[in-house]
Amino acid sequence: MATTFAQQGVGKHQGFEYSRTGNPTRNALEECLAALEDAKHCLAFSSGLGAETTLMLLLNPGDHVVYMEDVYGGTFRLFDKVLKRFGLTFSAVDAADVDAVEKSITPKTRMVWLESPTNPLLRVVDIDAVSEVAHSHGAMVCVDNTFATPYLQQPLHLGADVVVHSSTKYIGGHSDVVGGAIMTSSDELEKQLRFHQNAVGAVPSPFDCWLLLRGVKTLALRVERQSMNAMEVASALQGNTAVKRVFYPGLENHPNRSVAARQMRMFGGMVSFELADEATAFRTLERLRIFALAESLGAVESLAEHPARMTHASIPAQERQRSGVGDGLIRLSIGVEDVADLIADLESALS
Ligand code: P1T
Repeated sequence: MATTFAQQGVGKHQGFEYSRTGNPTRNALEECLAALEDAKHCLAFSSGLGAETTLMLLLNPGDHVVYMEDVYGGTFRLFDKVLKRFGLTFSAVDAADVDAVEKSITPKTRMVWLESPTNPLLRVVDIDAVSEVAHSHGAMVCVDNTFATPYLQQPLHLGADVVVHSSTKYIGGHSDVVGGAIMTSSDELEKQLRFHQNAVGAVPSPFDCWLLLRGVKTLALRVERQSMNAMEVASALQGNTAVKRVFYPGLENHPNRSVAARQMRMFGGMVSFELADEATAFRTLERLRIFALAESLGAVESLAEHPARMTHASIPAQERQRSGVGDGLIRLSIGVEDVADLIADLESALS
């Protein structure tokens, strides 16, 4: 928990000076998370958005970013409401369409920002194909791998340059710590990021690092169970007449199922579905008894939420509708409970 470390003489220390710059528990977490993504380096942050902000500060005014149109609402807010003020420009594209990515790249494009599967519509991007296009135009590729987890998908093996996580989610796994991480195998990027991690200061506490190290030990067990549960929940929802549409990359009718099967070990623990309208969605959410109505995801307990009014409320209604996040949409984070109980809870609320 130490914030500072006694030095033997001025400039003579044993590897640690001050805990914003470096801390042994944070080092242990960074080594562990780097190994999970098979990355050479990892840098830990105090939240997913702290990681994202630090990463974006590598860019300069005038630089252009192409990003997947369906991203976490807070990522959109960071780009649209904060970073635009500092002279960065952004284009939202459907990155599941590789040609659309290529068309939106300009001579000023420095970064292509992906999420796969996306939050909340579980769209899947061919990371390999997009990386090839981005690199041919000199842009780096960053993948927010929060939904997939390093257990299901390793973007650095698919051509990405940088991986970002909200470790608040599956990495922590127990809804008790907020954190973020960046992984890369580039020494040059690591050098710049390490400078900015210290200069900007969005660092995690040693206790939070310890909690993450404890939580991540069961990542594989949790994610396997969550993925198996999610597959069954998605199939059950598909058979329910109150449900207009189910979004899950493991379903046969998902448009990018084959890409997901190629780049992911299983299809993950997130499922979204669409009901007739907002009032029906609200009523259903209020009637769930095992699923807690709450933001966030990736923990052992199942959660349900309304993206349009909760996690994605910062996206203007028109943009939300355009990318397909409707008022009848419900997002589920499937936990490790008995799947029959989860399905019964959903069916009872829907009926
Ligand atoms: O909440 P924080 O640790 O700062 O992470 C932000 C973040 C980044 N990327 C993705 C894909 C995310 O889903 C999030 C946070 N998301 C939620 C809180 C949510 O309920 O969707």
